[in-house]
Amino acid sequence: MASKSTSDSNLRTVVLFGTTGVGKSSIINMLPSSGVKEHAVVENAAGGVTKTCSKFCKEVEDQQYLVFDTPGTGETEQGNVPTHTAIDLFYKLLIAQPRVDLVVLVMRAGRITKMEENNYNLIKILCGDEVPVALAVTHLDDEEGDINTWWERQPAALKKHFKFCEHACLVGLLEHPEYDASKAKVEALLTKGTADTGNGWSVEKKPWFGMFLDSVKQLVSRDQSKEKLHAKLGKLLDEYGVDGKKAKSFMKKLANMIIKPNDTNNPC
Ligand SMILES: Nc1nc2c(ncn2[C@@H]2O[C@H](COP(=O)(O)OP(=O)(O)O)[C@@H](O)[C@H]2O)c(=O)[nH]1
Ligand SMILES: [Mg+2]
Repeated sequence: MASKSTSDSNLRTVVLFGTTGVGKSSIINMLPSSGVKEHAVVENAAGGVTKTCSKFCKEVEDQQYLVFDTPGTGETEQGNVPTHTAIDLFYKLLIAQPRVDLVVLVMRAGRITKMEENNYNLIKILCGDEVPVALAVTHLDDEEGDINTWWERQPAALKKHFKFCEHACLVGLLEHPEYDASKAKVEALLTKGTADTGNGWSVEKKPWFGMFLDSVKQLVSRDQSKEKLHAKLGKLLDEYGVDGKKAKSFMKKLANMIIKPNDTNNPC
């Protein structure tokens, strides 16, 4: 759930979220900076990866934006930022903002997996239906035909689950001929996606969510079967006072995301 923000600032807040390597930081770098130009760390051969939430001041058509880059989900326990840590950082970022106007879910074309669905579900669990969610699809460099219709051309079963206020189909590679057009599309995504948000939204603090993630962190570091882990997490949610129906749906939607991705039973 989220409630209307009482923020009197005209500064709009946009948060990017998605799996590691989909192109979140590259999208941030497409947007014109207001003030000092800073670059988001883009993953490279040397292993550059976004490890914390970073804030960037951007400006599009005289509108100022605070745009947040976040660590990606999908990394294992041994990775730079394990998934439960990425979720924890995302949640803390959302609740710390006086207003959130738009969450942009970034996906990579051709690699839409269970993880992308989990990311979408997580945004909905944390923000409720109030905060608008936009889609940015990257890695459309080799797409034949009109890249702008990529999302419309996806199977109905895939699109059924996701409800986006806006979407943009992009190429985030600097040297690619589609790069300039993609920049314009990212700007339009922010402008249109935040056009009707008023003062934005305050994301509700869920007292059980932080404790749940702390417990997950302890549990996943031990070698446990998925069933055992599910049972323990279910019990925890019960102890935290999350009602049965909500806990069940929460477990179904989120637990796969934080269980070790190399677990063979994990559909991610
Ligand atoms: N081919 C291709 N590479 C991209 C595209 N967007 C980003 N990349 C590359 O994908 C890698 C991961 O990008 P990055 O922005 O760091 O992803 P993040 O982990 O989501 O922040 C980098 O090497 C980028 O240069 C794209 O549209 N096409
Ligand atoms: Mg990054």
